[in-house]
Amino acid sequence: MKPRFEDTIAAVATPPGTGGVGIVRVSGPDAPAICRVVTGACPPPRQARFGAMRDAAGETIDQGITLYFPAPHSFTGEDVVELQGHGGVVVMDMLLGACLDAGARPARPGEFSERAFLAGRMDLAQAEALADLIESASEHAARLAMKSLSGVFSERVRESATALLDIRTFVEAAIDFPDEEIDFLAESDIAARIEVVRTRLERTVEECRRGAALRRGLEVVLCGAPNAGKSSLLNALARQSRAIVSATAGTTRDTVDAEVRIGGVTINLVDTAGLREVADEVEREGIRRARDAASRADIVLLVVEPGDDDGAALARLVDPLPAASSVIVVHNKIDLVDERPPEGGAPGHLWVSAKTGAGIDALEHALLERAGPRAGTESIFLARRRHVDALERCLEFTHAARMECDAGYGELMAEALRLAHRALGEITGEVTSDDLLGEIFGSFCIGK
Ligand SMILES: Nc1nc2c(ncn2[C@@H]2O[C@H](COP(=O)(O)OP(=O)(O)OP(=O)(O)O)[C@@H](O)[C@H]2O)c(=O)[nH]1
Ligand SMILES: [Mg+2]
Repeated sequence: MKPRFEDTIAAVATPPGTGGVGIVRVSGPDAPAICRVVTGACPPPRQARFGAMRDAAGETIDQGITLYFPAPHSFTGEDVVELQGHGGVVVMDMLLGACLDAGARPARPGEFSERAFLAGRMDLAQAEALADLIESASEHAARLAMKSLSGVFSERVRESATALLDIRTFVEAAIDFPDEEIDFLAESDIAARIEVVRTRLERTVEECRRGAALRRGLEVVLCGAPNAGKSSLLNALARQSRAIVSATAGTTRDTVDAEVRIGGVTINLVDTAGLREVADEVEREGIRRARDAASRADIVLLVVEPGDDDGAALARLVDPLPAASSVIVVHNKIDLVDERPPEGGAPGHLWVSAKTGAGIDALEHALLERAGPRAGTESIFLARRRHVDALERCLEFTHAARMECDAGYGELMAEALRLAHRALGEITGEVTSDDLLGEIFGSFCIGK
């Protein structure tokens, strides 16, 4: 088989700093030849060989173990050589230098993973999971990353993709034979089949949202009318005075961030300018930023004062508002009134006082409930924003397909289904642009 890449790349695969062992990884068609130049011989496949490692002048740099993994049974699918020396910054640098002198070029960040992906050794979601595994900040996150790396998440996405493909095949066949006696689309159970896929996708999106929050922390944005007590609430949750509080409406202009940890989950709280129609230029910009933050949030806390109309009017000001499931209406200042929550509470509504701290525990609990690790976390995926976006787009297109199906527009339905199918392909990397690949692998570290 002809190698996909002509050039051979090399990088230090172990973290910078000192350690017992440091590894230089070399991948590409010249890896065995480079190994022979640096160590005098290339060991038999997958067998450790001990010996000296030398620079271009023949001076011994270090001595250690060499391993050779011939294509295609290696991480990248190419010929790979690993030089294991002593883990010191200077030694590793010299060893890498020797490999470069022998004909390798320095690897770009993530280039080993990128080659593994292009060689079909893993799909895109798995490559990302690998980066997440290495970077995971908690044991929990690591376990979830490992799950994605082993392909469970990709498998789930592919199941939906296959189901969509089946539907597409059927629909396109029906369009190709318009003269058929039977009206395929009307008689078939296409609408029901689309709904089955949608239900499954919705569950996956939900599991990904939780996972995405675990991976990078949950983004919680406080929105509401001026003076509702958003800044006070941020301070109460952060247990420190981060944002300025005053009785003057329109105090907060810029967004204010505070990072808090609740039950092992990192939560980025964002306080925003009070939403109202009339405002000076600075405040208008503040409101624009507030809306912007709300549209990107995992959870919006819609802060309302006693007597407000449950935030319905406000909700119109925050546009586009994220999915209904991620909004919590927080009735603040309950210390001022006798307003009692309805018997048994109301879903999506909480009653608190930023001043006395009443109800703050329940609010924290509600945030965790929507994000954190809890019983049944086995079913969540440590997904990335990119995956959630693609899944959501797929859901939109399948919804459109459903509408066209009901309206009897076969061609339009076929197109919507094609776009839905494509969105899923972006997750595993079956359809990707070079730009996207560059962006994804560029965020990896060198040597990976
Ligand atoms: N009694 C009482 N007063 C509160 C409570 N929360 C906030 N306040 C008061 O309400 C006023 C406004 O509070 P802020 O936290 O500045 O309100 P905000 O929503 O950030 O206001 P803007 O930044 O202007 O949009 C201040 O005088 C606070 O002391 C509460 O739970 N109870
Ligand atoms: Mg404020």
